[in-house]
Amino acid sequence: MTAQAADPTVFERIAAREIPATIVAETERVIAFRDIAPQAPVHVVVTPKQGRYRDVVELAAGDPGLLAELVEVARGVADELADGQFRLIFNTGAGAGQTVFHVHAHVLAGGLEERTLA
Ligand code: DGP
Repeated sequence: MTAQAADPTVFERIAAREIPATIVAETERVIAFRDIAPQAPVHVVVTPKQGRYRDVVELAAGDPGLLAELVEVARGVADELADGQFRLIFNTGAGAGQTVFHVHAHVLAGGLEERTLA
């Protein structure tokens, strides 16, 4: 099933301004907003405004240009809100912690020096 055929996800509803969020960056196709449950001093979700991609694997196969745009927005967010150094995390699949099945990246920055990947 595609995201377009299903009910819109919470992120598509944020992009449509149906649900409020603290938006920190935006392009024609991509939006970035503060995560509601931050895991780091800077924790921003970057996601396409529309589309049918559930996760980064589908996005990379279906629209690599949009994936590149998403990464570029993430870089800009990290430049603006941190020191340009950041983690970019794509949870992929429920077993990996994905809860919103509309592709998105987590930009995490600040206070991560002591943390390992685990
Ligand atoms: P994931 O677990 O990778 O699917 O990430 C989903 C993230 O989305 C999670 O960190 C919490 C965040 N989130 C869920 N609902 C909302 C919301 O309504 N507003 C905002 N700003 N973030 C949300």
